[in-house]
Amino acid sequence: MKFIHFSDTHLGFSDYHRIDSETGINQREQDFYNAWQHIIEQVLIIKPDFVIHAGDLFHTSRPTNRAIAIAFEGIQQISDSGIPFIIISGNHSTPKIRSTGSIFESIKLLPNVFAAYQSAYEKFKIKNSVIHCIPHCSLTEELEAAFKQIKPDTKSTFNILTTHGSWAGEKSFSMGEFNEQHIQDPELVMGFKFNYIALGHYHKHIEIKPHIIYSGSTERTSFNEAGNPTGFMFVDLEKNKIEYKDTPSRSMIKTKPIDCSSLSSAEIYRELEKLSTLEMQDALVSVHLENVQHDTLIKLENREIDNIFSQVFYLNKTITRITTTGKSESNSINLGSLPVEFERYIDEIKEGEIKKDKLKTLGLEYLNKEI
Ligand SMILES: [Mn+2]
Repeated sequence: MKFIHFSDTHLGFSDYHRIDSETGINQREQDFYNAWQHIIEQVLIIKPDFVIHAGDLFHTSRPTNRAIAIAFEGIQQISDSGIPFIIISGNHSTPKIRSTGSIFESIKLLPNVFAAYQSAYEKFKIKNSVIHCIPHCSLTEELEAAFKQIKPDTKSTFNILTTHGSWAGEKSFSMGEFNEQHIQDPELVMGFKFNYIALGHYHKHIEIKPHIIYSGSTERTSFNEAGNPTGFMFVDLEKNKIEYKDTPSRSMIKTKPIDCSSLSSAEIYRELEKLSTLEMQDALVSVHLENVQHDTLIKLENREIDNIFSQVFYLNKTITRITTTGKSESNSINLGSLPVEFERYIDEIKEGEIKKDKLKTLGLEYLNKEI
């Protein structure tokens, strides 16, 4: 019994204002579609007995027509080749209001597609396996009721569970999202060992136990996920083979913070040049400048820094400074923000024309006020 487990494809996610020259759509959105299509191709090559998608097919519960079309195209290819496709809804693809209806109502109309999306337990039997499904539940009571309904099928050779949420244990597998659900280890509660538990939600591939696995996401939705691999699980229960397969995605690199407390702007540029590598070609890159002196910050130029990393797809800069009172600030500063531009402007004005210090204090007070 061979199957593929993948998750968190977040179709429809988009970010940054870059357009794919071939398709004319947002490049990050296209990256997520490419990751999805790559896995569909792998499914058609590997020809497993079934496929499990453990939630967050779409980034939102009301996906765009394009995201829907791309999802359908992929699922239909699997469906047409006669491979059963089991899918549960995750927190991102579950509508907050039930009356909205669900896109899964349409998806499940395709032959060989089995979707669990109604905040309730469902099970599907495929050959000698039973796949117990617990989708994202809107209420904690629904989640508890769903887990209580699981009855292992002793007549089937394999009992597999798939669910979407943060696994409760020594470590937290939280994504820090307000509506995520917390999953108590059902094996401890039931006193029964599943052959495999296919988890979705946590975007990093993690093996909790050899048979309890987060496949992780297929692309990365934020710099918190820099360094995470992207891929899917290939499982052969007869041969006791459980493998993680890497899949291509846009590289995301978070560099080590630079302590700028004793550096001038020219020295900061030099340090940044050392970090800039060819490996960063078309990557999402995040650099962090720590403890920048106040006077240095005013001299730092966005354009200079962007030029140092001209090979990257997107450069994220987080900058913290030492304030005039000598404390380091925890909030990140945007070099192009109005307060920084204002300070730059005031500093350029000749002394004597106006009371610079007073104007600066007053101006910054207004600009930093939350409106
Ligand atoms: Mn997710």
